[in-house]
Formats: sequence, C-alpha cells, structure tokens
Amino acid sequence: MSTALIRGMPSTFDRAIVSHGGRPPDVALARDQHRAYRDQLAAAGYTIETIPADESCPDCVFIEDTAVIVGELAVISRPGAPEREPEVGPVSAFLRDRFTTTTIEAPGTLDGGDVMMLGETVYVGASKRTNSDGIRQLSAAAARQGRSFVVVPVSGVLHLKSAVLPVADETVVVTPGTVDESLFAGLRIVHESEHERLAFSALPLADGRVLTTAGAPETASLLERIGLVVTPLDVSEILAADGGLTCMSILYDD
Ligand code: CIR
Repeated sequence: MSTALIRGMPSTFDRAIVSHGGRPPDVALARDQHRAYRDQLAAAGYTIETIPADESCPDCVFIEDTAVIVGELAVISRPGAPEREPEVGPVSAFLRDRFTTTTIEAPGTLDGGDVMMLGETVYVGASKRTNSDGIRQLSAAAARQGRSFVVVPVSGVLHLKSAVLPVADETVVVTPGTVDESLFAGLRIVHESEHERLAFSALPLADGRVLTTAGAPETASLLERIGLVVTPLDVSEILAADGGLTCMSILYDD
C-alpha cells in the first residue's frame, strides 16, 4: 500500500518564507491548489494521511522538508531555517509509530527538499539549508540502509529538488547551470526549457503518471516525447512560496 503523508494548509500561509523577494501567496487559492494536489494523490491510489496545520508555522504545508524515508528508516530532519524547527515534532510523532527513526542533531541541518532518492542511491544537495554536518549524519543513515550516497553542491536555488527532479526510475529534469551534471552519470537528463526556468516541478506517482506544474508546458511536452504520461496541475501559489510538487507530501510504501 502506498501512503501520502500531507499537512494542512495554515491560514498564515501568506507569511511563508519567500526568499526570492516575490509576492506573498494567496491563501484561499493556495488552499484550492493544495486540495487539487491531494485529490491527484488519492486518484493515483495513495492512502492519504493528514497532519493538521499549525497556524504558528506558515510553511508547515511543506512537509517534505521535515523527514526523509530511507528504506526502513525515517530520518527526522532539522530544518535549515530555524523558524521551521517547530514543524518537525508532529511529523516525527506520526512517523515514530510506523518506522525506526533517527534524528539529525545540531549542528547538522537538513531539509528534505535537498534529498532525492533514485533506486539505491541517495543524492543530497549541499545548499543554504543543508550543511555538511547534516549531510554527514544522513550519509551514515543511508549507509546503514545499504544505499550509495552522492553529494551535489547546489547554487542559485533553494534546494536540490528546486533544480533536479526525478520523473522516472532513471530520468531527471535539470535546470541548466545549477548543478554539476556529471554527478548524475548513468541517468537520462532532460533539460528544463529555457523559457520555463524554475517554473517546472514534478512528482512521479504510484500509478505511473507524473504530476507537473501547469506553468511549464514546454518541459512537460519533452517528457511526453520520451513516453511519460503527465498531468499538469496549477500550483502558482505554492511556487510563489518557493515550493514545488514534491514538497507537499512524504510518500512511502507500507
Ligand atoms: C521555505 O523557504 O522553507 C519555504 N517557503 C519553501 C519550502 C519548499 N520546500 C521544498 O520544496 N521541499
């Protein structure tokens, strides 16, 4: 059984951290978009588990950043933005009942948005949010689960998955100029369309479809050309708060 763990959208979402200096998101529209996202996950066959929103945590809907599932292990993260630390507790409590857990301890920081799993390899972004001590602790957890580990320095974007998105077992979409692509040797790389720079996000679903952002149709059609079935979703307000399609869920198999 595939489960999608999501978190409610707080009415304080318009105070989410916006690092690129853009406009704040519209909360009512964001709520509709979040509901549509949840409906797509349900349609793809996931059992939806929801942790209620915490109104004092404007970014809590971005649950991906608070924990990473590596095999049998849930790694509870320590977010790189200190104001996001209170988001972790309820997610940790939920996962503790279902997984063996390990926790990233200070001075380590790790955002789940910096962690990408492809087959037996864990890729982690060295970013403003994920530091070398967090990477060292994640690497130890990955080794315990028999995973290979690749560190990817990330520049000019928030997280690794702002710039590199898995769309199929061995295929990633990369925003040109953000990472050293030689670190992804062996994978098929599709480049995000120049006109859609950082407007593309994607989430491969258990039913074989790939959710993509509606604002990136050129990149989506590159994926269709290699045989993928895409479902575009309008998440303009999520993007306004620096989020994407991976960040609103933690997906795992029971
Ligand atoms: C933040 O700056 O932390 C949030 N406004 C956005 C986090 C997005 N997380 C993700 O894509 N994994």
